[in-house]
Amino acid sequence: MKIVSAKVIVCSPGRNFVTLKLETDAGVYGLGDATLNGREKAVVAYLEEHCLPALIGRDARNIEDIWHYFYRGAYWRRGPVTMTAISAIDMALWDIKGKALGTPLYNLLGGKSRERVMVYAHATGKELGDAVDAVGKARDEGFVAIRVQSSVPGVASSYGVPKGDRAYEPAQKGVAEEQVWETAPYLRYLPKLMDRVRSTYGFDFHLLHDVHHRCTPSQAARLAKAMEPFDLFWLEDPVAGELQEGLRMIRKHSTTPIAIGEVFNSIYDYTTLITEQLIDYVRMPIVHGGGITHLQKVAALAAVYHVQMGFHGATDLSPINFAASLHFDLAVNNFGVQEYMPHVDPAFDVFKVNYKFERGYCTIDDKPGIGVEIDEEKAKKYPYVAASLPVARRTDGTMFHW
Ligand code: KDG
Ligand code: MG
Repeated sequence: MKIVSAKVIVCSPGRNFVTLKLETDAGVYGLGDATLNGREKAVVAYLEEHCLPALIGRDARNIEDIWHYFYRGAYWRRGPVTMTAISAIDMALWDIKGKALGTPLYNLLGGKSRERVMVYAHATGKELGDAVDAVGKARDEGFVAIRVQSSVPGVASSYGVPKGDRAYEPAQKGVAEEQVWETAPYLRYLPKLMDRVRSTYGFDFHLLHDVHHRCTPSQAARLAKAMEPFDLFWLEDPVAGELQEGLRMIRKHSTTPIAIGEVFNSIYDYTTLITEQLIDYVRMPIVHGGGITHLQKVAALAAVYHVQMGFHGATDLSPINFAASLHFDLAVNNFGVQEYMPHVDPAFDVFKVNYKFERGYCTIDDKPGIGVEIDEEKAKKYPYVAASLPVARRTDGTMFHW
């Protein structure tokens, strides 16, 4: 089954998405997500200039070999751009395999380990009361796992809080917006927020929070310890991802579960963290972490150490990635939770999806392959819009982690 054509489709139905379409001489085609928020065109160029010419003529059935061709075959390997490109190729190949065999992806990954996938909602507020109310709303919608974020009093801009009444979308048109952040007031504020959430609604639901890389190791250790009375499902990205040693300090002081790695892109980012049992959840998504082929290896390593999967699932990952994640979540034994941030309506004008949300869980139907389709004509109605993620500075102007 030879790959006869490969094209990259860039569209912006509400936000930018990059999609790879591979066609075979058997008439079967596959789709893969190649979206890297704010760096979309870099992945497009890497695919078009360096990967796709070498893909034409290869046997689409040999997914493992093709993966290694693009990973080992690139002397300059790893990194988000390269790994996102490989992920897109890999997803499209698994989609082709499923379609060719007439079976959904989860069957190729070992079949269902569960019938539905627990997802967590985003509950966000411009102030403490709003955030607490947002948790109540998510509970009313049936969510059993809820991430809470809110603005921090006295801090100009906080991660995860939308502007106006729009849905949260951090990438903004043009060059990066400069935001102002300070960690000390946040450290004082977060326990108050969590205390209000737990004293209002009790403990019979999973509560999560994303620090978004904004603590030093000792601040993170203090925060994780302060979170213990609130029984978090996880504290996400307490330190910047590249500072792996920072996780040791957190572990010395607290048993609050830690999730990390939405910015990681290879198993080598995780080997120390998993084998030294410094984390509880893997966040690296299929779209940035080398695709299904590579994530299977990460999940297998994680399983040995009782670490669970908790895929990143923000709106800047396309519906193709979300569907692929649900297949994976259904299949692996060591599944923890899946992030769920619904896309805005125009995205569903372009992408026809096969999953649905119901009372705290997502299910996926049994269409072959990944099962999401793209309407290429509709995609043309939504041309690419250059956009960037914000950057953060401290109040004195020092550049900081966003
Ligand atoms: O593009 C950046 C977003 O994907 C990220 O900020 C979202 O941290 C995030 C999350 O946990 O969803
Ligand atoms: Mg995050």
